[in-house]
Amino acid sequence: MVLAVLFSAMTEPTFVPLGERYDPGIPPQQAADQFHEILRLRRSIRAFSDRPVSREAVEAIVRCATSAPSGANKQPWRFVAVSDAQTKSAIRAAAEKEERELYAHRASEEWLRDLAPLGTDDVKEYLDVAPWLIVVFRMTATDDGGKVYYSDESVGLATGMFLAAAQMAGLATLTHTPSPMKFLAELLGRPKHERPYMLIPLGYPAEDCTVPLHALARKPLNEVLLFDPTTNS
Ligand code: IYR
Repeated sequence: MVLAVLFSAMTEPTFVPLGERYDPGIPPQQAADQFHEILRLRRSIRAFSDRPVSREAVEAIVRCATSAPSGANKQPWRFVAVSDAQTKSAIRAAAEKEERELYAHRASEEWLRDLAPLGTDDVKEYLDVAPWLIVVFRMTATDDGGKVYYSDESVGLATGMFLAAAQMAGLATLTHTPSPMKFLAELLGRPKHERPYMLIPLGYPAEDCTVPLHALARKPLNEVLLFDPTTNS
């Protein structure tokens, strides 16, 4: 009886052949190197041009992001794309209010010291200037009230793929997390089961865009990659 109830809601899996598969036609190391030649040029920028970016470009980039894996394939993300000047300006005002608090009171001495080489402050002009603000929301439940799994990891993966896709598209991004970000849900009229995850300005860099030297350094591979660390060879 109990089993019958348990199984009644189960869907039998259906399997299909793997089918079409991407083959770069060159050895994996070479293909990854080519990808790296593009990815290594990605920078978080804070000076955007107001040069327009088409809605179709946003759609194509978000389509890439949604190819990410997710817990039980629940795809617990929502991308809200804002181009309206008034809405961007409202987001800027609310974000700057939080950032002023952060820089003046909330951030620890150590945090401020870690941020110092980036030269960031509470003025976020790019929130007005970038043609698009993409607000990524993490869903805490499906739209019909069902459970989601590993939503943090899933949305993180989709966001990473968004950044990579924007880079492939020749556009620049910033991963901006004004904290707390609740105001984004309110300003954008999102329901309770959508939590702001990241605010990503998307566009072209300003002509005179500079980036902090500090952010260019990448840890050497031997620091981030260990091969078989428990074997002797
Ligand atoms: N959100 C603030 C502070 C900030 C925090 C981290 I961690 C950064 O890597 C960069 C900035 C701001 O955007 O200025």
